Amino acid sequence: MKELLLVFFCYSFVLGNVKVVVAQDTIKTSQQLKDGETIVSAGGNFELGFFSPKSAVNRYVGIWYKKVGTGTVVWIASRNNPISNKSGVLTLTPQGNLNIIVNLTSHVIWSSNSSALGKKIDTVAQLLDTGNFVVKDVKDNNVLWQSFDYPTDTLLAGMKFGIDKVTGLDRYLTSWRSNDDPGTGDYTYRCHPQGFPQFLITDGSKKKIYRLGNWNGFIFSGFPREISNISLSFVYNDKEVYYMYNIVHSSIITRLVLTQNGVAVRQVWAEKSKNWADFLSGPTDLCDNYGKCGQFGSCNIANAVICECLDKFKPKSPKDWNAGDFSDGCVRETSLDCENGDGFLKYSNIKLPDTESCRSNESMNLKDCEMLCSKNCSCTAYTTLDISKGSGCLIWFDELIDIRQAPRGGGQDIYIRMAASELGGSKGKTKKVVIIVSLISIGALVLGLSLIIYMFKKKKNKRQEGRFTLDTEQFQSKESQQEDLELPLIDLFAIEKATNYFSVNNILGEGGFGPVYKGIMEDGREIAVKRLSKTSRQGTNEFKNEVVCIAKLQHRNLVKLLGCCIQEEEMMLIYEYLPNKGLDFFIFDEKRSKSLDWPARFNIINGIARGLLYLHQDSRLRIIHRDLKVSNILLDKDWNPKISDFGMARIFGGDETEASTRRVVGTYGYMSPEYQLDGLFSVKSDVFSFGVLVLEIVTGKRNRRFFHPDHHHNLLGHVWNLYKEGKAEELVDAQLGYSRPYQSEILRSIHIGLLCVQQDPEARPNMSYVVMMLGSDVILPEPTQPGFFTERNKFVSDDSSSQNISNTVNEVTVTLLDAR
Ligand SMILES: *[C@@H]1O[C@H](CO)[C@@H](O)[C@H](O)[C@H]1NC(C)=O
Ligand SMILES: *[C@@H]1O[C@H](CO)[C@@H](O)[C@H](O)[C@H]1NC(C)=O
Ligand SMILES: *[C@@H]1O[C@H](CO)[C@@H](O)[C@H](O)[C@H]1NC(C)=O
Ligand SMILES: *[C@@H]1O[C@H](CO)[C@@H](O)[C@H](O)[C@H]1NC(C)=O
Ligand SMILES: *[C@@H]1O[C@H](CO)[C@@H](O)[C@H](O)[C@H]1NC(C)=O
Ligand SMILES: CC(=O)N[C@H]1CO[C@H](CO)[C@@H](O)[C@@H]1O
Repeated sequence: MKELLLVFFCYSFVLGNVKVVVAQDTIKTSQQLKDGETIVSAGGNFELGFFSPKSAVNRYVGIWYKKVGTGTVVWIASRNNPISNKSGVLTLTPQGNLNIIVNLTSHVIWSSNSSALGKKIDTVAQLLDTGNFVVKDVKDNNVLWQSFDYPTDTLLAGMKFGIDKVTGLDRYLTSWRSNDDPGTGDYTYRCHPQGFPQFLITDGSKKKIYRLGNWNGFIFSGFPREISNISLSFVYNDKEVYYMYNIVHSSIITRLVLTQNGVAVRQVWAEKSKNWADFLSGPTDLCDNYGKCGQFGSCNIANAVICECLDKFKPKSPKDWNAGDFSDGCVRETSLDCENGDGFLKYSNIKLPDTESCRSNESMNLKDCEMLCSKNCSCTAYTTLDISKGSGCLIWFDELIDIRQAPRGGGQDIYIRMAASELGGSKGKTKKVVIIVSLISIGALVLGLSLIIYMFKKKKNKRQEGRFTLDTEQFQSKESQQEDLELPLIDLFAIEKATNYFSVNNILGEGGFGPVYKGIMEDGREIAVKRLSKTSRQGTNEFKNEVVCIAKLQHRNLVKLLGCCIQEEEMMLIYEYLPNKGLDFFIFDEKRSKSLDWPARFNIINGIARGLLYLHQDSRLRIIHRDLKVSNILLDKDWNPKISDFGMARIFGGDETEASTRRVVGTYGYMSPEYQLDGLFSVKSDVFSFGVLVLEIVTGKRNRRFFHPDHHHNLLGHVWNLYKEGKAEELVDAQLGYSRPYQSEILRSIHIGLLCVQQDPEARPNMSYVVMMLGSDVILPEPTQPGFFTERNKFVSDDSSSQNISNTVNEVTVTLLDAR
């Protein structure tokens, strides 16, 4: 028998007396694996031992890739019980238990509990080349316990993902808490066996976030077929229900991981770039947000307005629906009348709806299926269960939800119950149906008109119980957009208590129009309170502006407004609290910028881009932020960026693409030339500011007050010169110097930054193109000269050209009156 190999890290070869031993992949009874020692699977694919994630000191027992992936961890034994020092030991007890103990005392930190048999048998623990760590009976090779049954956040090839109905074992993925903490996080990706089994990602409150469509014998409905060299299988019988993937040719290395943000990502190892490439992910786009378009709504990512009602259905709450809130979904245009014989209408190329209410039968054909469904008045829809065999029956007993037009051909047909009158076309009924339909549309027109008149009459400032309604007309005269905004009204007393009566100790900073306080509500929620200073008249407008702009916006990269408070001369906005301060706090500080490595910075750049894209075109309003800058980017606990401060933002009406103003507000260094000089603003002026942001994030330097001994250019000019000379890599923040593997991503970001700050607004890309360029390998156009690349400009020569400048703050929003 081989001895347990002790793999000392660097110094193993310095010890002259270490024998050359073949890598050991087993731990035998009563052997110990100390912290610092590892075992390696026979083919060298995986390694097991103690490790610390990233910058943490805590020690965990885990399995990681050995050949590739620079130690990417795939499994952890004791994710919620770390050891704070290196005195941990992994042992295999004579009963067949794997135990982690500390400092050789008998205190057990974690146990595999694999000695269910209770008697002493000869066991061995072995790390297999699949990444599975098994405890088995030496005599008959029976597996007593295996790590594949207790996944953490990673699904490897050959792992069963689902439920063993006999033993009750439920194998599912749970996200890490953070990069430094592999403890059980908020997100779970799990098989839900109710109805017809499906796989769902849920968040901390068990809310459904994403649904992988049901298995249809060929693929998961609506999801494109996976990579060609991976085979998928789905097993569903009395004993078990699970999904598993296997690698067909051992040519690729791949894993499925549930990220800390609740996204399931299929990664493939790219040998060339020595990196994990994200191949597919779910959720992929807005249409993947669970139930985005409500009941009987269908999501189509290719449309300008992504939600639409299925044919023969109409919005349940037209007002909300038109305002971009699709959650109420759709209702039938004609009610069902089961007694008088409903029929079914076919809808094609969709991702099948949530199957929680479903029943299935493998042996029926589609005709029997229709019969079965039509006999039961509560059956709402049916379809073929297994499209690879063209057989089986799947029927729904509830409202249909989470439907999308399937991209890339992953969709299928479904037959939805419909009132007989809606089924045109057959048995010479056509004429009648057309007449009914036109009568209905005239009726709808009349109804619509009276609704408009009604709403017009109702349209008055109102203050309801617990709600604050704001008539935007008073201060949106140019946009002339009449809109009622409803925002939770939070009681002054609750805020006073939360902020310790606006204690100076709670001040987080100075916002656009007054101080910002941290508070803790009675329910434990952390909030940030923006308080309008009583003397600020200008602030009143900004306050209202901010409410109007942000009240109905919801995006993970925008700071979230929770409510407001208007009481006793106080005006306050209440936001979610973000613990990590502004990006400027980190990026421009030599020490703190170390905590932002390149992947973190790239994530921030991407997040800002997505947030801005949402403002410019994905929300139902078109919003120009006008004051995008590093200090207006806040970071949440996972370092995701959130755009804040909408005090200067402007809403654009329908076709409006550019506007001009005599009151130029913004921040030097971020304002585009056409805006600062001529007062012209458009989405392209935001794109300019975004470009400046990108270059500042990459270089760790401010655009404004950039100093270089050789020239008087600002950062843009400096970057432009080096870029032209082909020396762009010299720009990279010294703190990122080690980030060799990311070189191409960094250079690409610089390139995109330069495209955004081009002098000519027309030449700058729009944000959807920016997001695409950041996320793919498309060839980038050559940038032309940036705007404002020398600091010596008559308008920027001196801060004192405007009011309210404080010397202690580096970047303040300024107002240039009569800029033209
Ligand atoms: C190591 O940490 C564990 C808990 O993580 C503790 O029980 C043990 O006493 C520590 N040992 C030493 C030597 O500090
Ligand atoms: C082993 O059993 C103990 C006691 O029942 C339990 O607390 C622990 O969570 C179990 N360990 C695992 C890995 O299931
Ligand atoms: C998949 O397998 C085929 C051989 O069937 C091979 O030519 C191809 O390169 C493989 N694809 C990947 C991504 O490894
Ligand atoms: C499925 O349908 C067939 C034929 O109608 C029937 O004999 C069988 O009992 C059904 N199976 C289940 C599980 O309901
Ligand atoms: C219709 O189906 C539902 C759900 O399976 C069931 O509870 C109900 O009894 C059925 N009704 C009839 C009339 O078969
Ligand atoms: C029983 C045992 O090994 N105890 C050790 C625990 O760790 C301390 C500090 O490393 C040692 O001094 C003890 O000998």
